[in-house]
Amino acid sequence: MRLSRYFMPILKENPKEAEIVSHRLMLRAGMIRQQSQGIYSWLPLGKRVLDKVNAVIREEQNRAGAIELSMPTLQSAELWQESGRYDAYGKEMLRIKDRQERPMLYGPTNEEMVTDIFRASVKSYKDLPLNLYHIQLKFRDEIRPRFGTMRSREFMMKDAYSFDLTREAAEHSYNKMFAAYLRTFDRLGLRAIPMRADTGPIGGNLSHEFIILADTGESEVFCHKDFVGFDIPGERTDFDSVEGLQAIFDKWTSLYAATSEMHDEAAFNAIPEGERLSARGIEVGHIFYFGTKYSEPMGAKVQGPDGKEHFVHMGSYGIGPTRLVPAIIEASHDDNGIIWPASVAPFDVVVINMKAGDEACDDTCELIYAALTKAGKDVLYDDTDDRAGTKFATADLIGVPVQIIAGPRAVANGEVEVKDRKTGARETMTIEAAINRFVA
Ligand code: 5CA
Repeated sequence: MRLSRYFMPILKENPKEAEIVSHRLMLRAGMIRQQSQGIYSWLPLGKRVLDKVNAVIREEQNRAGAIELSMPTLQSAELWQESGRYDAYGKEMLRIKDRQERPMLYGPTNEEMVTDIFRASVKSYKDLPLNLYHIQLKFRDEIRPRFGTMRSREFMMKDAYSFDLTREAAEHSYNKMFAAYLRTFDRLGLRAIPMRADTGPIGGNLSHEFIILADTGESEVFCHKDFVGFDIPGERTDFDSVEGLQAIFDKWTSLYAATSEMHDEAAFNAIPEGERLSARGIEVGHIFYFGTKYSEPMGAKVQGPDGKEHFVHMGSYGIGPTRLVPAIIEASHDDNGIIWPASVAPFDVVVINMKAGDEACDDTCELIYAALTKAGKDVLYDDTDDRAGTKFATADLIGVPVQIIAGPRAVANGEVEVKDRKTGARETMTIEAAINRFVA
């Protein structure tokens, strides 16, 4: 992508409305724009990051055996009347009428709709276990939308829904998502700690929130320090192994961890003082087991091996991609801007032409741009005629992990400078070596 032809509306000044660093940096880097309260457009740079976050989520959902589909944002009120949640959900639900005066709503979550899909076609235990997910916009008319896309009214959610014959089988499904979440957040460069959580309007009595520690987090959390060093389940994790996944779950729930709603002061105080961690956190995921709460009122049942009909045991599993993007920034930035982990960086590398219009600089940059693009890298080429200082500031602000800097003096020697955004380390090397670093 040539910066001269891209759309990346950088702000020079700090936006006044932004209270936390991630919101400030997302606005300054031209990633998002507020359209009305708590409703955002994702501008091209932001969209790239969001897509990469979703790609990681999708890979790990698929690895754990979940199957992707796509459900609509608008739902009929009838389904919600069946489950009894239409009245119970309250003011957070945006209610709409169509031209026939039929009550509709903008989905805040999809338990009812997915249960409807399930009951229409699954009739036998032989089709279980089943886990269906989508990545879709939701709407919740939050009282206090704030911090940009961290708590917005329209937001994106990856929501998965599992169906099993028995509670034991449903626990295995729960554990699959539990392990998939540990892997997902780790790949996004985050350390997320599963904590016992309140189930709120989703219901059920087994639930974990995945919390990343950050001073600007909205939740108050209490946990054992050792979580910070726990191993993440590897790529070869066998998601079909009941014992293997139970062992991961048991390990990750063996120590105290709870949000303020579930906090047990006495249990926390039983931890030796030096091992306690009391901090603020951002909830990036939330998983629930709620048994037959929806399958019973909505009549979602299958024939079991005993020939009888059984209401299916369900769970639901949410991750907030539009919250994860600012959460990653909260965890990874410095005074100059964002520092993206490679897995979600909008571009792999930015090529900075220090003297656009200079034949040698132009030729060198074009050569590098073409070679890296051909190698399948996402390359941003700053071919603008901005001052060098502006170019450096922009590159640092948008947080691309590697910068290749081509200035007249180095280029005259057949060289460029390669800068690591995170460490700030700069290295001069031949043009060929700079290319090979990515192509090899
Ligand atoms: N049906 C269940 C799981 S699929 C559910 O709705 N869970 S939830 O309410 O906990 O939301 C799941 C995730 O969505 C949260 O962990 C959070 O990451 C994200 N999320 C929820 N509300 C918002 C919001 N207002 N803005 C941004 N992200 C949100």
